[in-house]
Amino acid sequence: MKLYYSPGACSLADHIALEWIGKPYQVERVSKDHSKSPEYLKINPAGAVPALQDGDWVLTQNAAILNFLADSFPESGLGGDGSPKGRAEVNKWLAFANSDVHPTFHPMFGSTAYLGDETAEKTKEAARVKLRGLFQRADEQLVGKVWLTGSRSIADPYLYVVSRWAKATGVDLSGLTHLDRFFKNMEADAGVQKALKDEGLT
Ligand SMILES: N[C@@H](CCC(=O)N[C@@H](CS)C(=O)NCC(=O)O)C(=O)O
Repeated sequence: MKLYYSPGACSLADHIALEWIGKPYQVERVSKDHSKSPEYLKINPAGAVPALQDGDWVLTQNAAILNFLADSFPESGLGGDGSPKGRAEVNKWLAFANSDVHPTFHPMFGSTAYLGDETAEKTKEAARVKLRGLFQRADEQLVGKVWLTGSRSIADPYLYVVSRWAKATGVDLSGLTHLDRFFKNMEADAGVQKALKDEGLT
């Protein structure tokens, strides 16, 4: 399998999951310019990462990729406890990270410039307020838990990635002690450290 990634992007979640799975895989870094090249658009017509290639088959959309990894390597336990409810909990928190938190960062990454807010400061500030509320929910979920759903899953690296973005973009995470503990545990994890190192982030 080969993961197409950009350093620190949402593809870092897949990179960490691949490390946790522990089977051989390859990575290919996709630069901003290359992501819009005809060659890469054949891999992902959205010009985005992640994309996962398995033989001549390519899968895009992060939630699909993470679920595919969990299903391909059930022994990793990354898809939950094996029960339908356990899997649904994992997908609920994966959707939270991928569909609620991730898009709220768009103003910070310049993708709402079409709104005509020249400095984008108002839009960014509104996003920071909304993000504080979302991270508060994750913090509440982590009360008494090491992992989002009780056991390590594909949702955890996604929460870690968006938490990194929050720190980098000035989202107020003060007082979110459970989230802070989760973040520090992730940073201390050998698989997370390997993925960060491979992406040139340490
Ligand atoms: N819905 C897609 C979104 C992927 C996405 O937003 N990727 C970002 C990096 S985190 C990207 O490559 N953006 C570049 C672009 O869209 O031009 C998914 O979940 O995979």
